[in-house]
Amino acid sequence: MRYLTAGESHGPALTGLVEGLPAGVPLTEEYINIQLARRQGGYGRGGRMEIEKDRVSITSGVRGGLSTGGPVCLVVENRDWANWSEIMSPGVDANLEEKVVTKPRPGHADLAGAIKYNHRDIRNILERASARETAARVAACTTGRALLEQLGIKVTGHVIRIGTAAISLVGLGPEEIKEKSAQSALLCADPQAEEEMKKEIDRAKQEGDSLGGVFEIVVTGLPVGLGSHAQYDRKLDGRLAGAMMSLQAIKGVEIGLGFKSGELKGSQVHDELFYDSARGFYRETNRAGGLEGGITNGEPLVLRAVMKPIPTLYKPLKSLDLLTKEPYEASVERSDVCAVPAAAVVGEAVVAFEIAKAFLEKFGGDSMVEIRRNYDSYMDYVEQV
Ligand code: EPS
Repeated sequence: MRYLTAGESHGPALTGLVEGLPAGVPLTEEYINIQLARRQGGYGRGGRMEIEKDRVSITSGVRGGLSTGGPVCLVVENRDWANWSEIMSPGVDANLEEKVVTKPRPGHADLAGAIKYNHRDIRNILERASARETAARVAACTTGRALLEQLGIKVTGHVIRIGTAAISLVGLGPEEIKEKSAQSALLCADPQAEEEMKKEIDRAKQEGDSLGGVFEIVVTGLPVGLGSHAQYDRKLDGRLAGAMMSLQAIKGVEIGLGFKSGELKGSQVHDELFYDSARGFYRETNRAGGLEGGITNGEPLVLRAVMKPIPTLYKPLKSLDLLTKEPYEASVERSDVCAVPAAAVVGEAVVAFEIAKAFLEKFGGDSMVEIRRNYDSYMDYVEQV
């Protein structure tokens, strides 16, 4: 299973194309729209989210609420297109003068992209580099979530830090995290930390600045044995980190104890093994975050990603003009102050897709009936180990 996206931030639409989704996965526009709406939320979002009300159209690969096995094409129209149709027109009559961007924003794809692709108008880069693309990613990857849901695998994301404000709750289970964070404008399970985060966002906004943060993704219901130790590109931790790092503004990913492992001794890092006849093999801790040797070990998967502050600042940083090389302040495009909650929703989606892919590699089949048969037979074997 794989996916591609297409579309510009102010083009007519964003498109996701999913290839290899097996037949018989329940999938509806409403199901995907729930995730698209979650992606649009969050305290600290900019004006664009007031214009858009992202809704998907499924234009292929699903019939009567079930996937057919054919490619699934997903289209999310941009309402803002009405304001940009002349500027973004693919035709030779496009108005290419009105919204020219020549002052790159430090930290964005602007300068490197313009040099690489030989553009004199940075708009040709920023339109595609924009995190608006993640609307298509959420639409496409939610097909993977739909597949996992059939198998009792759940993916939950929540925000654990924005700027210097971080949650202090420990030991919450995934269900509690989901319930509490769903009530929060910042997808944060700790109401006290949420207040602090909001204050930080307000301050950054006043100062014309932006803020990043950290989100965590927890996956439950996984069997032991997804991914493989045998080859670098089959290791599931590598694939998950790659998927997360491919999201706009993500600068680091950790699994389980992550970077903290570097400070601790082996005895404080590794999860000891136990067995009892009712539970089978088990661990009393999950410091590995559900992955050992690139293979799921049956414990919940725990990943965290850090998002840098958005590069568009209303109080712009020093830059220069691409054409004249004169020093100028970077150009200001409309933007969000903070989009970490949205990134957490996108993170859930891409993690779900990667796991669905690994699931199909192990239990592969062309229909849900076949996959379930393969899965049940493997789980019977695991129980007898
Ligand atoms: C976004 C849409 C964009 C930005 C934001 C995310 O729309 P516009 O540029 O029209 O405001 O608000 O993207 C960025 C900040 C960025 O730097 O890429 C969205 O739909 O999430």
